[in-house]
Amino acid sequence: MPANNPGKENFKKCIAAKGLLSDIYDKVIAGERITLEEGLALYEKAGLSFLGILSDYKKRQYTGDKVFYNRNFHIEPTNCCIYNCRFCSYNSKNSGVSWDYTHDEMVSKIKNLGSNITEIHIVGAVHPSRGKEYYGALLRLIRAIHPSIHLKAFTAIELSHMAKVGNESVSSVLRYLQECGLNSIPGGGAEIFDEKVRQEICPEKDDAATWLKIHKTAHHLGIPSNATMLYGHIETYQHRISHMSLLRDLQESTGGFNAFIPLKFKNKHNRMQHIPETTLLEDLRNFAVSRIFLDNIPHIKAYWPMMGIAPAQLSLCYGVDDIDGTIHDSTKIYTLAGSSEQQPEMTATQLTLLIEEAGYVPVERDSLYKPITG
Ligand code: V47
Repeated sequence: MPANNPGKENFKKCIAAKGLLSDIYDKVIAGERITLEEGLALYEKAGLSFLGILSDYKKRQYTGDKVFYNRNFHIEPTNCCIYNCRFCSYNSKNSGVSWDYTHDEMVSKIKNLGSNITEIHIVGAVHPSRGKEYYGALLRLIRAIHPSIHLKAFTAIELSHMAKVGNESVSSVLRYLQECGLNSIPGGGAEIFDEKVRQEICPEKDDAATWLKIHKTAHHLGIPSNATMLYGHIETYQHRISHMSLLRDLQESTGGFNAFIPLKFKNKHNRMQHIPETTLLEDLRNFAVSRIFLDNIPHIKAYWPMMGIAPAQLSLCYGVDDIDGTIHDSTKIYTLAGSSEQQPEMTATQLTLLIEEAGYVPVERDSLYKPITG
């Protein structure tokens, strides 16, 4: 050990430099909430090592040395979409492939899932004519085969469209789907909440206020959800912080968000392919700032099929405590957008080993983050 061992004060001087960053360090260590300006300063001024240490500190306050994974299966019922978001590589207009599974086809996909699968994640596209009855019947069919599996299904955008098709409120659609077996809703469709950016990248999609209202409604009905942020395209750091601030405010009133999932923009086969993808360092900064800023959302998830296995493993040192699940090669959103993981499937053993190698303790979880033992 060097003669003058750099203690906490010296560390602050060395790494946090001066002024604002040092104050942010003190606030985070003291468990105080940081402001939007401070969040912005982290993006703009903080070094990666500083962000790593502070976000890992924050992560350990929530989950200690645990990192979660689950055994899940993704189904994407259709890619026929009434919208054509500029970043989307998945819909039939951009991908050159089209599918629209019948109930029977979907049942055959989920019929023989291993008994260890605890969650089915269902997200597709905004199909022109399908309403809540179609999706409700699908949930009932799945529920009949897997009575205790957790059904996490339909983004706020899909739910909004079901309400429009049925000329009813989202609340009544959600109550109906709950009766059919819906347990929680995924975080997709949030993109970036700033309206100008939204107009550029997904002009036809519901606005941010609608997305937030649908999640609020779900939370009031006892349906938990996740939240995403699509980053690394034309948005600024200010837009990212404003996005997270809206989520932080909603979480303050409902407490219904389980996890925040930053989604890195992938630029293959879509109408934004001229935009270069973010670097790994930028992705790590983004995870770290998310963990520090979103002090009331318990989990930060790195979705490995989107970002790749090795980057997802590294993100565990930057505030991430959830690495999603086994997936079973059943998702196309990111394979079509050019992800390095062209056959996204990992075994629980592979997930466990990669968490251990990063220095954390793997914990298999259910969809509400309760550990699964035995
Ligand atoms: O909303 C689409 C994103 C989302 C691209 O809740 C793209 O557990 C990057 O929300 N580059 C859907 N991103 C996926 C999603 C999700 C995934 C995993 C887990 C959970 C969860 C939710 O995918 C869309 C959009 O933001 N997306 N195209 C693209 N080219």
